[in-house]
Amino acid sequence: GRGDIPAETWEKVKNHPCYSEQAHHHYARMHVGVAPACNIQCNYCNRKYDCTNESRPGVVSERLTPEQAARKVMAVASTIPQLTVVGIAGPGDPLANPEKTFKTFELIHEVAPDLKLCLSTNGLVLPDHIDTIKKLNVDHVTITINMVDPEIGAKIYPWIFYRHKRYTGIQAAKILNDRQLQGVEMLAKHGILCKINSVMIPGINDQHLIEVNKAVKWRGAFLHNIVPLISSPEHGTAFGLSGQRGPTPGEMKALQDSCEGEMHMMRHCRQCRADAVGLLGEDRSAEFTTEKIIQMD
Ligand code: CLF
Ligand code: SF4
Repeated sequence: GRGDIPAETWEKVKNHPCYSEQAHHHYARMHVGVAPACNIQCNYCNRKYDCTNESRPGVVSERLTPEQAARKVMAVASTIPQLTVVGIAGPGDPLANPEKTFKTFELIHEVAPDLKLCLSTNGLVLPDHIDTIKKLNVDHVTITINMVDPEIGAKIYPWIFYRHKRYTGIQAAKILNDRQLQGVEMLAKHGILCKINSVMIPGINDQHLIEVNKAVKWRGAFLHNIVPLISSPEHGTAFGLSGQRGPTPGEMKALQDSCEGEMHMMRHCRQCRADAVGLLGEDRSAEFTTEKIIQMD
């Protein structure tokens, strides 16, 4: 229910299928896959598919131009009246492709000003873009934060590429984490709703995610979404190849329960693809393929 959520926040939450458990039965979201590049490497990523920030291995996702993305939004909006949110969540990191990502948001706002804009990022360059995000009326930003301890981070991220330089190991994880937490604080300060996604990796960061939960809560994050590592050799992730397992549903629930009370926990995430369309749990992306969108030219 609405609980203790302030009125202004409730306005942003009530129609968003990810931010409100109730809304996800009634409202749809779509992603437009306009962002191919990434500026970090996660051991669980499979670049052949979508950003595992928000994705399940599936078919190779589309790469749309901003113009094609806007056209796709129009096509989906006229077919699925429950559409309330358009997100950019990959296939790489949206903020590693800032021109494409921001141009897309601009065009969508022109053609469909009522749709809410949503952005999902690893957070490395988020602090550099807060003003633009605010200016473009993006009300919802998700940061994937898997650690607040660089020693743990070094096991998850082999490298980052930051300000024209490659960093590895603990140094890379420290920069990434500083930037992510700074991003959370800046979003809160600007009144942009911030959701944290964390990938639960047994034996690496499982118990540590309780620390992450506390760190993001006091910096002003609104919602925490812990998702299970999807790891298997056939999906080709470094973790999958090393035999790293994902958590069991029981382990997931126990961790979510330990975090509950600190802040709102999201428990209905469907780990969408970067080109997902429809209600959560229903994937209608096949109806709106790049081919079909291009044919609308
Ligand atoms: Fe997309 Fe993410 Fe916005 Fe939702 S998905 S960018 S916040 S509109 Fe939602 Fe999908 Fe889970 Fe993401 S169910 S993977 S949390
Ligand atoms: Fe892959 Fe996303 Fe991590 Fe980049 S941030 S390496 S695209 S999972």
